[in-house]
Amino acid sequence: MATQQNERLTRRSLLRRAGALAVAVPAVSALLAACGGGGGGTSGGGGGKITIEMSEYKYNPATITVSPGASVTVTLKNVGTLQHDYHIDVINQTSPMVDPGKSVDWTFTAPSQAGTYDTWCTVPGHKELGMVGKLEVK
Ligand SMILES: [Cu+2]
Repeated sequence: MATQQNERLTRRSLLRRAGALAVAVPAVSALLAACGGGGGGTSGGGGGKITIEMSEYKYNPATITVSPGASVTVTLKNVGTLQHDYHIDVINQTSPMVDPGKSVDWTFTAPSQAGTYDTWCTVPGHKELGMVGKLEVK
């Protein structure tokens, strides 16, 4: 009987220890994320959040940099007065159309091949008016 009781106690304290770990781990990774968030003047890269402002007729920033094969989420923020979108030619993907004053989060998978690829707005005429950009993969 006494052994069984001991066993139960041990298991309970193990469970409690596991619980403490579960709390500690997210705190540590939050700290790590905070540390990694520093420098770099260019947009994009590893885990950083990328926001692209769209207006007539440009992207800001015009060039974004991502890692090969990465799943990338960009926030497309339309600060202009017309609809715009974001087309990446090499992967033949186009974001949803974004209304003026709206933002859309759009996720794509970066090409696995390093390089610099063309992007543009598919609204007729916008590309010709200079609404183009670059996707830099490295
Ligand atoms: Cu446009």
